[in-house]
Amino acid sequence: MSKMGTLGRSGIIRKPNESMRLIITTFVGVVFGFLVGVSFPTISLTKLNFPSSLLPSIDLSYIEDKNSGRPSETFLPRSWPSPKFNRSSSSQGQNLNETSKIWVPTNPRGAERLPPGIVASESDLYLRRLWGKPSEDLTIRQKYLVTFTVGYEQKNNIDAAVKKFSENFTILLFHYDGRTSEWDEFEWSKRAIHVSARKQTKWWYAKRFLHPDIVAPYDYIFIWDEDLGVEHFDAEEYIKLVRKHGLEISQPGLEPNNRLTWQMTKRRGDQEVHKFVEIMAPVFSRDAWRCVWHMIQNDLVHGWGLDFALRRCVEPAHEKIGVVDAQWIVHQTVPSLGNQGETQNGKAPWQGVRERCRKEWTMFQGRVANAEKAYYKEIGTDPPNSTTW
Ligand SMILES: *[C@@H]1O[C@H](CO)[C@@H](O)[C@H](O)[C@H]1NC(C)=O
Ligand SMILES: *[C@@H]1O[C@H](CO)[C@@H](O)[C@H](O)[C@H]1NC(C)=O
Ligand SMILES: *[C@@H]1O[C@H](CO)[C@@H](O)[C@H](O)[C@H]1NC(C)=O
Ligand SMILES: CC(=O)N[C@H]1CO[C@H](CO)[C@@H](O)[C@@H]1O
Repeated sequence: MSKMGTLGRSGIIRKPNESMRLIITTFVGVVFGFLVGVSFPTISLTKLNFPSSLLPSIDLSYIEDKNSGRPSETFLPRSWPSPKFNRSSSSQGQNLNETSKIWVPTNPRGAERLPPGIVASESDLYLRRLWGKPSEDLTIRQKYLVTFTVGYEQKNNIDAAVKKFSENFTILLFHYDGRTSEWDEFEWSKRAIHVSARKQTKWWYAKRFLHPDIVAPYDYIFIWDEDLGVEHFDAEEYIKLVRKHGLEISQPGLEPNNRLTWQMTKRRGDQEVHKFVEIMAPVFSRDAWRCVWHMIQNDLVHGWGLDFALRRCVEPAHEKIGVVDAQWIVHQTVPSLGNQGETQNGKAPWQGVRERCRKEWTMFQGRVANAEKAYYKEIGTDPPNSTTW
C-alpha cells in the first residue's frame, strides 16, 4: 500500500534528489501492478483504483462457512461493468447506464449503493480479539446491557452493583469525572466498556452511545444511576419477572417494601406515575428503547419530563410500564453529578443544575405539545381532547 501511495504522489517532484527514488518506486509499483493485473485478469483496472481491486480478488479465495454452499461467483456483483472488454477508457465508468448500478432504496439511508447482503446495519458492544477466527471471538453473547453513569468516588457502590449482574450482562460505564483507569482495581473492569466524557448526564451518554442499532442484540437495557443500593436486587430474577409480565419499560421498586410479592400498579393514578418521576433505574426492552432513544432531545440533557412521555412509546402503557416491587433497590442520596455544575452569579453549583432541570422540563413539554399540534394540523384533524400531561 505504501508503495502505491508513493506512486500516486509521484507526479509532484519537489526535490531533485528524490527523483531517483521516485523513479525506482514507480517502476516497482508498475511492475507490481502489472503482475497483479496478469494474475487477476477478470478484475477491472479501469474503473477501480488499484488497492480496492486487489481486495475482492483476494476475498474470492476465502469463502466463509455460511456461504460454503454457494458458488464463489456470487461474490462478484453482477451489475458491474463487464470489464474484460472495456479496459481502455477510464471515464467509461461514469457513462454507465444508471440502471446497471446498484441502488437499493430499502437499504439504510446513505447505503443504497450497496448490495443488501453486505449491509451490516446493526452492531453490538461485544469485545473481540485481535487474532484467531472472528467466528470464535465470542464465548458468550450477552443478552442484556447495564450502564452506570459513574464518578470514581462511587466505586464501592458500583462494585457492589455490578456484582449483582451475571456474565449475561454487558457492563458499560459512562464516566463523568474522567477517571477510568483507576477502575482496573476491580476484576470486572477489564471486561467492562468504559466511556469517558466529562460532566455529562446519563441521557447525554445514552443518546450518544446507545443508538438502537448498536444495542440491538440486547433484550433489555438498564440505564442506571450510580447511587443505588442493590442489596435486595437480583438482576436475573428481575428479568424473569419483567418477561413474565411483559413489561417494556420498568424499574425496580425504589423503597424497601415488606410485601415481597410482585405487584404491578395496574390502575396508576397521577400519584403513581409521579413515583416513576426520577427514572433513576429504568429498564427498557429493545423495542421500547428504540422509541425512547428517538424521544431524547440532544440539548435537554437532564431528561426531565421524559418519564411522563415514556407512555407514548408503549401501547397499552398501563400494562407495559411498571414497577417491579419484588426486586427493589434503595436510593442512596449522595452528592454526585448534581454537584458538578459551576458557580454562576453567586449561586451554588447544584442550584444552577436544578434550575436547568426545571427549565428543560418546561421546554420538553412545550416541544412535545407543539410537535403534536403540528402533526394533527398537517394531517388535517383536530387533536384528541385528552390532555397529554
Ligand atoms: C439506460 O437504459 C435505459 C433503458 O434500459 C434507457 O431508457 C436510458 O436512456 C439509458 N440511459 C443512458 C444514459 O444510456
Ligand atoms: C445466563 O443465561 C443463560 C441462558 O439464558 C442461563 O442459562 C444462565 O443461568 C444465566 N446465568 C446466570 C448466572 O443466571
Ligand atoms: C372536545 O372538546 C370540544 C370542546 O371543548 C367538544 O365540543 C368535543 O365534543 C370534544 N371532543 C371529544 C371527542 O370529546
Ligand atoms: C461489453 C461492453 O460493456 N462493451 C461496451 C464498451 O464501451 C462501449 C462504449 O464505451 C459500449 O458501447 C460497449 O457496449
